Amino acid sequence: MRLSEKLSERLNLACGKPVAECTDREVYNGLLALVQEEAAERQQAAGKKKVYYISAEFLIGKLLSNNLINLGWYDEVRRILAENGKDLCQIEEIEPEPSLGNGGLGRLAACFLDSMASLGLPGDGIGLNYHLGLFKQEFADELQKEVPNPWMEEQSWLIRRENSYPVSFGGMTVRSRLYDIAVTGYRGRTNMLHLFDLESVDESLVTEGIQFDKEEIKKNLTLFLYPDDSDEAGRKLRIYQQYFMVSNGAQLILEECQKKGSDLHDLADYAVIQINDTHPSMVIPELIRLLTERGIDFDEAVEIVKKTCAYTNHTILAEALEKWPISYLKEVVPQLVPIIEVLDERVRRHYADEDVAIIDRNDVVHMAHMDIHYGFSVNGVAYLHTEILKNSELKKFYELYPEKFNNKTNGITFRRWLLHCNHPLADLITEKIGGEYKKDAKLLELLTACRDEDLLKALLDIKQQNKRALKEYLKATQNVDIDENSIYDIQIKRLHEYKRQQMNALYVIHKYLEIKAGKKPSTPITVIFGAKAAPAYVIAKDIIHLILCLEKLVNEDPEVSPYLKVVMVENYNVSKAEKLIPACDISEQISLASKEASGTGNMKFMLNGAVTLGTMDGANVEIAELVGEENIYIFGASSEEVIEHYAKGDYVSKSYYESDADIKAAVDFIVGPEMLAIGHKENLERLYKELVNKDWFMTLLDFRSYTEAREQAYKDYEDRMGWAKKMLVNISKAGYFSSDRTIGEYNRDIWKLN
Ligand code: 26Q
Repeated sequence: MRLSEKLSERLNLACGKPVAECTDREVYNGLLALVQEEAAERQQAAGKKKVYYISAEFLIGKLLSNNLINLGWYDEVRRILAENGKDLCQIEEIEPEPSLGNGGLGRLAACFLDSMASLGLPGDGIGLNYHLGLFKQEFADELQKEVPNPWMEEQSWLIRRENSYPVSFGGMTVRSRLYDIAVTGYRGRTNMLHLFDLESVDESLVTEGIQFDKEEIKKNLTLFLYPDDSDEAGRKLRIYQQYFMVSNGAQLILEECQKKGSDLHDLADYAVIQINDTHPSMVIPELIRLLTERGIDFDEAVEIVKKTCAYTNHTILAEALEKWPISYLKEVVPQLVPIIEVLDERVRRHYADEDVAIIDRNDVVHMAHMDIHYGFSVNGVAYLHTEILKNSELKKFYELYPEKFNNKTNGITFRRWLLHCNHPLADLITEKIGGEYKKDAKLLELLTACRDEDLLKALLDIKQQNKRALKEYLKATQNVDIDENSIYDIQIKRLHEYKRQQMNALYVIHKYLEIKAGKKPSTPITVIFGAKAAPAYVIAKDIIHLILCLEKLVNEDPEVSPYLKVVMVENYNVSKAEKLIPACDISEQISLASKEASGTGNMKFMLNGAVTLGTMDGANVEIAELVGEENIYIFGASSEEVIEHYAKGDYVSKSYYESDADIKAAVDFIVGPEMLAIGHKENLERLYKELVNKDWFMTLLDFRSYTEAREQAYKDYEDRMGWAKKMLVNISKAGYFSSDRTIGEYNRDIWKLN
């Protein structure tokens, strides 16, 4: 029987009636069941050793289409549905997006799961099943409002398992419940994402917005991702969550390895644990505890763990490096404290330097220090990031253990970020160079050989098509009108001062003032933002307020709006990214140099034919090297200059404010009458003062060169064929950023799976 007949038959069966008679919801449920059945057939690749990727976040996005693509079913299913009067795109819309992550780190974990399965590497994810996920963002009164984001449905991708483990906290023991999501690789094997949960969790605990009783651990443990950590109860709940995750993970790992024949002395031959930032770091003392409980002596347990655990660092922002007061740990996880104390003593015995200790003089535990001393590998996530770790942030550790440090430049899965989100582009590439690039992304370079006019025109056509689709989507979802013939200039990422959405907003003001003064851009510009701010991050929320006020001011001004539009996309998430990225002309990657560990959005945009406007930060450095300076717009201070400013403490934002009339005009506008008529004085004034008096992330330092680079990009955009060539170079050089390459390197250098 042909695939299409078989599929058609199975789909009718799964739906319980002919497809043509089903509602979209019934078709969705039928497809879900069918895909799950097939995934269960595709076993994990055999092999003695397995990697366990432990992460507090897995931002997996919707799964239906991706799974259909990876199974090789997508085209057939779309055709069968069309024959029955159904539209797969519409059916996709029914699926809720699991909101199990904040941003880059969680999305990276999801790309890695896809690549491990696609490369046939045995590798499972371990995390938590947050019922309400990260909050859903709503806009009201030009402010961000947070509401719960329930995403689990009666029939879903979660498979309830029998696994259940005891987890003890100071004063109580709970029993977990395991849910799995099958991860089907591209024409590959199936791995598992293990999400632990607690059956006593009670969603009715939530009161106003996303507020809930933080003391009721049994009821709230897996309610939300990263509850607000601005108060002590929130911070302790975070420790409860982390320990629950790692204790379950460690028990599952030991059980699986023993089943495969490990006597635990040889655990490192069966398991490698990749610790995704410091959130799962307690897995180190927890494994030591469990091994000793199972009869292994302490010294040997430490040696076993040292051979099993590897740590990835995703940030150089000091405030994001987790440190816990030992008093918190004594309350939540008292059983780990004596172990951590011994680990610290051993470090202190060897190294006198206080700066490399695990428990500092103030009795605060530095999680990253524990990872570095007691793991066998430490990696950064882009070339520049790893260099900064080695030469400044973690210099003292690098001097102790140079052999542990290595770089693994991040990557993205091309299945989701090209094949799924941009069908026309994927088809065009296939037509030009064949389909092999889907397995071997470096082959995209073959495109450089076909720079004929037809290809360039086809690229521009596809971009136009995607821009039109985004225009329609924004009209339907947010009722905004944008001009499909304008330049789409997009910045989408978590809101953080170091990412400098405020600099982009200052440019919008600058442009608004120019237009008001009669200087009109020759091509209209649409500036699109998408960002969630942490609920307790006051200035980040003020920046959202600024952008929403600008959106109102600019779009409602008939003198300005034909030339400039501002859109802040509500509740930015993976599904929205899939619609925004293929439609982008200019990709804003404007973090203060040295602050963005890597960035991965930058890679997704490049792959979809956007041109980067960015600083020499994170993976932008590698993008610039690959595409060459004529195919990227680089501006701003270098990481060396920035690091020197911090060291000398000699950056004074006010001097830029006072000496540059354009800067002064843009910054003053924040608290000018036009803005105050729309927004809140308190928010706008706070932001104004922050920029003039502090500006920790040096927005005003880079503003002038940012504006110049942006104007140059807009000017170059006018030469459509010239621009299409830049698009082509970006697409053809994107192969390096496939997460298949990244995962290949993790395996070669760290995991060494057979
Ligand atoms: C820490 C302490 C208390 C509360 C929250 C946190 C916390 C939560 C989330 C700290 C960090 C995160 C997330 C970090 C993150 O997403 N980092 C990004 O990782 C990407 C993948 O490597 C990089 O591309 C980005 O550059 C980096 O910002």
